[in-house]
Amino acid sequence: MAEITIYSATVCPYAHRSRLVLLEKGIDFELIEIDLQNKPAGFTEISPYGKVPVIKHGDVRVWESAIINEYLDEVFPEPSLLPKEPVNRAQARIWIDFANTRFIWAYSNLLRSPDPQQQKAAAQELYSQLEFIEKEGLEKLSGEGSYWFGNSISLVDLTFYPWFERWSALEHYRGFGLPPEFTRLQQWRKAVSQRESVKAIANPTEYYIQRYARFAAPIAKKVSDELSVAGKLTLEQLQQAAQQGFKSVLNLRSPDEPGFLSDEQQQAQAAGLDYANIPLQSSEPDLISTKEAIRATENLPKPILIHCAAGARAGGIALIATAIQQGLTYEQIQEKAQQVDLDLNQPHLQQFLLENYTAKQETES
Ligand SMILES: N[C@@H](CCC(=O)N[C@@H](CS)C(=O)NCC(=O)O)C(=O)O
Repeated sequence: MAEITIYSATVCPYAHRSRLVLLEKGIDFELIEIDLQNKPAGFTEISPYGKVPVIKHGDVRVWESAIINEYLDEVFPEPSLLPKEPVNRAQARIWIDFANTRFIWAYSNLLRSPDPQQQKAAAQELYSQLEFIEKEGLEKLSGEGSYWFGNSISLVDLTFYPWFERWSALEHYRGFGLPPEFTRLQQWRKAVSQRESVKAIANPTEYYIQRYARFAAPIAKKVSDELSVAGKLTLEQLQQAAQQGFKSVLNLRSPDEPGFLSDEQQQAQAAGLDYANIPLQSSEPDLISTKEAIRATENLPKPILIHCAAGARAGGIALIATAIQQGLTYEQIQEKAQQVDLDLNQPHLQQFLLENYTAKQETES
C-alpha cells in the first residue's frame, strides 16, 4: 500500500504543487482524482473544507497545500526542499506567503473578472507583482542558478510553478503574456518546466484554455439570480452551463431555424439539465408563446439558462419574467436592460411593456 494518499484534481494548481513535491521526493503515493463539480458523498469527512488537495499519511490527515508541502518536507527529509539557514528558510516562507496572499489573488482576479476596467487594474497589479518577483526574488536570491534559491529546486519554485504552467490561459483570455523584460523569470519558468517531475504531470496549453473557459469566458448574461441569457450554445457550452451550476435550459428557437441542434435536449439532459423548448418568433410579438415561455421560467428548476440564436428573444423573456416576478417599474426594467446590455426593442418585450406599462400609466394619469 502506498505511504501517502493524495486527494487531488488535475485542474487544481494547489493540488499540482503538492503532487510536484511528492514526485520530487520520490514518495510512493496513491492519487485519488476528485471531480470538484460532483464531489463524492462524505468528502468533507476527508477534506474539512471540501477542497483539494488533502493527504492521508497513516492516521494523519493534512490539508492546505502549503502546509502539506512543509509536512512532506519534514517527514520525508530527502532531498530537502527548504534552504538550510534559518534566514533563508524565513525568506522561503515569505515567498510562499506572497504566492498565497498576493500573487494568486491578482492572477485569479485577472482571469475571472468579467469587467474590462477591473481586468485592467488586475493586469497592472499582476505586472507589479511579477516585477517584485524578478527584482526582489530572483535577482537577489538566485545568484547564478535558475531556481529561486540558486541551483537547487525548493518549495518556493514548486509553490509558484503551477500558475506559470497555466499562463497560456491568461494569455488566451486576457492577452497577458509573461512579460519578456523579466528575463530571470523567463529563465526560471523554463528551468522548472524541464524538471522530470514537472514534465511527468504537465498538461498541454489547450487543456487549461478549455478548463478555464468557465471562469474566464462566461457563456451567459445574468439578468437575475434565477435567469441568465445566451445566444446559440454549442454542446460543450451546454456542459459548461451544467458545470457553472445551471439547473435547466430553456431554448426559444424553432426546430426549423438554421443551426438548431437536433439533439440539444438529449445533450442537456445527459449533462444533468432539465430542458424545455418553446419556439418564439424573432420578428413578431406572439402573446400565446410568450405566456408559455414565461410559464416555463416559472416551472423549470432554477437557475435557468434561456437561449435563442443571438440572445435577443432570450433577453426579452428573461426581462418579462423578472419584471413580473420582482414587480419592477418601467424605469427598473430599463435600468436592468442597460446593466446587462439587453435590447428593449425586442418585439415580445415591447408588447409586454405596451400592454402592462402604458396601460397602467394611462389609468394612473
Ligand atoms: N488554500 C487551499 C486552496 C485549495 C483550493 O482552493 N482548491 C480548490 C480547487 S483548485 C477546490 O478544491 N475547490 C473546491 C471547492 O471549493 O468546492 C490550498 O492551498 O490547498
